[in-house]
Amino acid sequence: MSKLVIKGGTCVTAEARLRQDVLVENGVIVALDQDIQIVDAEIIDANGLFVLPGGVDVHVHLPWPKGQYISLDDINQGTKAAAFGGVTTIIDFVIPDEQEPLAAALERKLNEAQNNAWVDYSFHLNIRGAVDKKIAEIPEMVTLGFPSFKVFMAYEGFRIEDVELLNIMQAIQTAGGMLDVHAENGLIADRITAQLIEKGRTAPTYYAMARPEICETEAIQRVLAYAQVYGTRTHIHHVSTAAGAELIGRSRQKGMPVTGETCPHYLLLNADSHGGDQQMAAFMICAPSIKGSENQEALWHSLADDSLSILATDHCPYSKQQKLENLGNFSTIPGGIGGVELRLPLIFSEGVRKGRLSFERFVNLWATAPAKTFGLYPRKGQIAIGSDADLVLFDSAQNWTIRAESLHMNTDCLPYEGWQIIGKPVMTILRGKVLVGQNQLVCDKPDGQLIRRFLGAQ
Ligand code: DUC
Ligand code: ZN
Ligand code: ZN
Repeated sequence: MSKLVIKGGTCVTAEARLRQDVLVENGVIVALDQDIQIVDAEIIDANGLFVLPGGVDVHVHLPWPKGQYISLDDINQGTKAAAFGGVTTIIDFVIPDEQEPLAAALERKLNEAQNNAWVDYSFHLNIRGAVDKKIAEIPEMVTLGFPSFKVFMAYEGFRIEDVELLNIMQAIQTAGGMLDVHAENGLIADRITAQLIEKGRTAPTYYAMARPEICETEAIQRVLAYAQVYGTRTHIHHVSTAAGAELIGRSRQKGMPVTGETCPHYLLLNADSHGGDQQMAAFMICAPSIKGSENQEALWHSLADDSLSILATDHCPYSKQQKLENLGNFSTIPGGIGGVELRLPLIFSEGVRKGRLSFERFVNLWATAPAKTFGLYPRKGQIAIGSDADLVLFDSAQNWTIRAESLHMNTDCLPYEGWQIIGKPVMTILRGKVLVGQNQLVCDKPDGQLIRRFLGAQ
């Protein structure tokens, strides 16, 4: 039996922070106490460090296959970067071809991931194209442990009709699953984009104008209205507006089974962060667009007051070359930003240290709430007896500078390049095994497991 004690650290959970040792046997936490003494155990010295639950990132693209550019992290590279960022479970997406059954696309993705992921993983299943056929597969997918279904309200080729959305919601509700949504009004976005291009307003700095706030808020309002028809559990990905977060918060207050997430780039950047620099504007292109600065503080508040309950990344890295190849036309620049490795240090440094979030609230947003919402809890997302020993040791005093070249995400164009950060994950433990330590990958081969997810009663 393998035994491990993490000694002398301060454990931070969603509820409290406490000096205690963690005893792990065969990958599972079996005791939490002040001073655990076990003769035959491996000891990890965590004095002076915080011990957090390993991160759960419910929104990563490994990769995102839309358009002429494919994002650059595959399941191997993306989960490696996740491990360096203290993330121990990710949820990626199965994106079937339009006519392809969900089961076939899932099989493809499962084959890709087997023996190839450094952290534990699961998938949301995208529904598009031949929607009726895919709806028929929903009950089986839920039974197999894939209960979340993603739809896009924007993007030609991905966007579904409202009648299809309602049919999907009804089927999901009957099957005991949940819907997750890219909530942007694609008609508005495509129309404004076409008009800007026609007028010659093609530079990357115009991108924000092409996806104004109404694009997101209209879509969120609509999907929240539809969610009431069948009472479908609904999760809104990557909320970028204060108004969108408020709509979600109000629905939650009324007791609707609705959750919302935002991502570091919407908190840390605003539509003017490029300062007129076209290259930086290209690096910042993502959908939903990054909005005006008045949204930033409001989004922090939404995380603090539980209007938004999840912090994810929408990890989707591209290279400088991909981003800059068509610099003269924003509509052809691939949308996405790398983030899976930076969620913890960025949000600790800018959020916890600056008093916008308590450390406990951060842990909830980082691991506990995402695990609960997506059917990973209590196995994942907490430091508790019986849970997987997925842990990250965090040095809250380490001062460092973000340089894409010293990180592990496959990108050379982070909008945070050169930022001074305080706080760094220094060790990542997956099911009781050290995965990353002293800035090195310690495991010799990928050992991430598929986690089948089952949603609790509503
Ligand atoms: N938004 C992005 O910016 N990239 C990937 C997918 C998405 O919804
Ligand atoms: Zn999206
Ligand atoms: Zn996404």
